[in-house]
Amino acid sequence: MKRTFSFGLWTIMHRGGDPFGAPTRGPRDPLDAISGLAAHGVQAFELHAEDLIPWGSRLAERDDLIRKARRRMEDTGVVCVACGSDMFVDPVFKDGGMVSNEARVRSLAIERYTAAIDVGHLLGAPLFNIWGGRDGAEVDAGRSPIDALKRLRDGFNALADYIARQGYAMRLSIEPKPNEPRGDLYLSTVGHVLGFIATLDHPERVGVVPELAHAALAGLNPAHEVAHALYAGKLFGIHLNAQRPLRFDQDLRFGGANLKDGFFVVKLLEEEDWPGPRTFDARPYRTTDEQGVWVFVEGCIRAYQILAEKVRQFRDDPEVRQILQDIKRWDTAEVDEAAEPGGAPRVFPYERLDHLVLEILMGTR
Ligand code: XLS
Ligand code: MG
Repeated sequence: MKRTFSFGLWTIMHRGGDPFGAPTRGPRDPLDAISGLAAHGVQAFELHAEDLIPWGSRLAERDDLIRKARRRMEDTGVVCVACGSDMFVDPVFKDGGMVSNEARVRSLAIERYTAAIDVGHLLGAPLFNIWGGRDGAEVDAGRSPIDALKRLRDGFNALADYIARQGYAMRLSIEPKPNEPRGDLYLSTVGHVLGFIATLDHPERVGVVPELAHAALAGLNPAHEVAHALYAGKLFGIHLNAQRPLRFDQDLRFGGANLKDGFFVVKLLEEEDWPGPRTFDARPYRTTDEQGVWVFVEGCIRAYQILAEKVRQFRDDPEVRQILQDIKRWDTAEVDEAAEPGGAPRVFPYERLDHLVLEILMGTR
């Protein structure tokens, strides 16, 4: 299967600013970002509509920017695989978009999302992905979480309806995150999102986009998060990156930490033949300069390719194969005489198996 690699435009346009420090890189034009991706072997991108079209642009300006982007996409062969909105930066949504206590702000949020959905459609995006970064709380006394969920339900129903009414060939997805920038976000993990989707009018139209760093922030096993989405037939996209535990949202380059977690996520995607784009949502270090951003891009892709190769090596390793065959045999009734009760306790070769993963990852095997 040919894999598609993709990057959030916001990742390569990111200027290195953080809550404590000013940007360290100059601005990057979104069209140049698309060309740069193509030049580095990347076939696709995701974007926030506002990465291309500043909020408040007039319709004629929007159309002009879309025309230019489409031309650049045709010239480079790069496609758009998902669109979203970065409305979370706008102060008006500081207490939430869809969950705001102000009906006026909730309407504005829907307006903003529908405008971004139009942009996604015009760019040919098959997915509209929502990470509702402000849909959370620090002060639970100010809003019942049940009201928040009902408002989210109404909001997602309205957006799914809009897409259907417009006749757009676009699915909707939710990207969970447990916290940051809000103290707590309401749609916090894949499990929460799957439960929530079941309450929508058309659950079949909505899926989930897990991000590895977000699972790590929640203290969860990213491969298990992805597995739940796959199992439910709801893996509409994925955001690959890395994150060390008990920290702020680091968005490290894929491969920059947690190699084993990355390995098991890649193993799942490859073994399940998941056809979707492998999207990287990470940020170059603040110490990286404009050119170094492409080193970051190449590093993410190469990390995925190396881990995919390690998955193949794991599958073909004779000792691993033997152990996995033995494990499979326990599943049949005939060999059960070796197991408890009555027989000797089962010997689990997991120590060796786990060590073999390490040997394979370290290239010592
Ligand atoms: C933030 C999210 C964000 C989304 C796109 O933590 O990962 O970057 O993926 O809005
Ligand atoms: Mg993300």
